[in-house]
Amino acid sequence: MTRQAKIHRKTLETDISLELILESNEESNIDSGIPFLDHMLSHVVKHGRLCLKLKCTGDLEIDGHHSVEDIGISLGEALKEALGDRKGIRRYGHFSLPMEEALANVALDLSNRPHLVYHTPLSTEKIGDFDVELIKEFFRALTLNAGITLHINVPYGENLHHMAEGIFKSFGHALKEAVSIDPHIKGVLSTKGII
Ligand SMILES: [Mn+2]
Repeated sequence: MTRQAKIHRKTLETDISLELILESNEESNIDSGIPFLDHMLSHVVKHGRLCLKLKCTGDLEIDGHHSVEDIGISLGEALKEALGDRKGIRRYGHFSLPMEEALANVALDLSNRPHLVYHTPLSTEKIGDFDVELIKEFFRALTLNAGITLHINVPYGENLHHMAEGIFKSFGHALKEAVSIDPHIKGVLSTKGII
């Protein structure tokens, strides 16, 4: 069964059309309006084996904040819908990804309990004209709307691009593991019987 979702979300700040397919090698098409975010999302889909079709028209004349946050919300909503009842999924995923001098550790639980832990040396710098602090905003919005417990740790690194890219790639790998189906799991992986 193909696990997928389509979201259309329009506000006075952004207009987003998004289609997500889990465990898919179908070609993605990502146009967030922000080239750096496109680059980061392309790593998530490649390493997460996802298909993402995204078109965002946002108020970039202000800055990237609304677009980045709203794409996080929409991607989170799509992930939640695509996961459905979460039966048979491995639920947990973790990955430690080296990117030259930087290390990005991501651990996640598709728990339906939103919680973001974000410990990185990244703060208010810019990569090109991209505000690095928006990376946290993106994952906060995604976590909240997808129902994920997500821990992102970058214990060390120097180059901003490497640290950012490491986070997104590592997230892709951890997500791929967590959404994958384990045929030995009957129902949901919880003693509560629901996640
Ligand atoms: Mn790069």
